[in-house]
Amino acid sequence: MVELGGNPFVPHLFKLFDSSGDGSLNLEEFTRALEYFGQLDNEEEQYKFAFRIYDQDGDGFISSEELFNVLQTLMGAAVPDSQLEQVVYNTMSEFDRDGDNKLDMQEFKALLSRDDLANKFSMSM
Ligand SMILES: [Ca+2]
Ligand SMILES: [Ca+2]
Repeated sequence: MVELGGNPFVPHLFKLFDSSGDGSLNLEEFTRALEYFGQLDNEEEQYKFAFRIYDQDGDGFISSEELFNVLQTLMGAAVPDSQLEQVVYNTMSEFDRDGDNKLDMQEFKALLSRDDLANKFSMSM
């Protein structure tokens, strides 16, 4: 079986694969998630996969709202909204290089490549 203990991000990711929305993954959903991860054999694919998770409306940009929504899903009730808003604000100020208040793929990569975030956002299992 897959060891989930070492990566706090992974169990939350599973929520995103919970297509029936019942709060748990059934075997089919779990298998689909694993198959998906199994295909991510290089960094570029992992970036794209992560980007798709955040870019909920699929327009090719991650807006502040989308960033907030995903963080809320990932952190659950553990972190108050006001704190999440601060994280979103800080992230946007630092990584939105062209100032359109959205993260494109390049800006998102810079975010993911930052050393102290590498573990938090790691896609590896
Ligand atoms: Ca979007
Ligand atoms: Ca931007």
